[in-house]
Amino acid sequence: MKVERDEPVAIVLLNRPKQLNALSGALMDELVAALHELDDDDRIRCVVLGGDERAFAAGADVGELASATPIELYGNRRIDQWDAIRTLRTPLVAAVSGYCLGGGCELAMTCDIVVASETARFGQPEINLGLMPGAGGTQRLTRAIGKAAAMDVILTGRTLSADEARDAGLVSRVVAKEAWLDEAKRVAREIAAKSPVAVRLAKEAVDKAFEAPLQVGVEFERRAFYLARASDDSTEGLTAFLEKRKPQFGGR
Ligand code: CO8
Repeated sequence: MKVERDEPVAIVLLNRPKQLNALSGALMDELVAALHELDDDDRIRCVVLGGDERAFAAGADVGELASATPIELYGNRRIDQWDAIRTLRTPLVAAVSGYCLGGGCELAMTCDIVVASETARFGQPEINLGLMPGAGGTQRLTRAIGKAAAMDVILTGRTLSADEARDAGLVSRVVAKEAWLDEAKRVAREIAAKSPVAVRLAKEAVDKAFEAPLQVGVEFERRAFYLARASDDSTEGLTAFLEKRKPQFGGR
């Protein structure tokens, strides 16, 4: 795995190109540790997570899945690594080029924004292995693209092109194949220039929409709004607007 710091943004790239970035236990351990370290660093305000041009990630490591017993899989808590990524406060932008399958698609869905190259292919092909998604795919894909499309993808194992994924709601931007990483970095820099307090609260509030009934989410949003207004950054943002100048957000 490669971690590059270009403050206030960090870029984390999966680096098992010969295995199409298959997510071995070791790679997931490394990834989660790196993401938590970046999350604890106030100088980093947004993280880009990518693979390489050929693959974001072609899924969990099939060799490891085949050799572990179900009880070992349960005991080594491998799947919990995907959940650990959801607890991060720093926004994550997935930069997806090429294959984004199985656990790879589930990893992209734990990110906050997905930027896709026109070459990207999204899918949950576990059904072809006599399996089913196990790291959130049946839940997050269904919430992202709806029941009919999720059933189609998960039960047939077919993949979605980048345009199909954008039209279905899984991806927010599709870019030319050479721009997959640059566009994600550009989006990350744009987010990193905002108030980090407001960004984190807004991210938490949007996530609530996936987890709570509407009224609970709306109430959460209201409290988060008051909290955002309590920040120095909101005073700076409102004042700068009235004074017709650019705001300087200090993260307080
Ligand atoms: N795991 C391990 N190795 C892989 C994986 C993978 N998921 N995907 C590709 N590779 C390896 C291939 O074995 C091959 O290695 P080698 O050169 O040594 O033979 C190399 O990467 C290149 O792959 P291909 O030669 O197959 O390349 P193609 O361009 O012909 O095909 C595909 C690309 C279509 C992506 C094909 O490789 C493929 O179908 N891969 C498997 C995709 C898949 O089924 N993914 C789902 C895996 S299961 C899963 O993700 C469950 C997650 C649940 C959580 C589990 C927590 C432990």
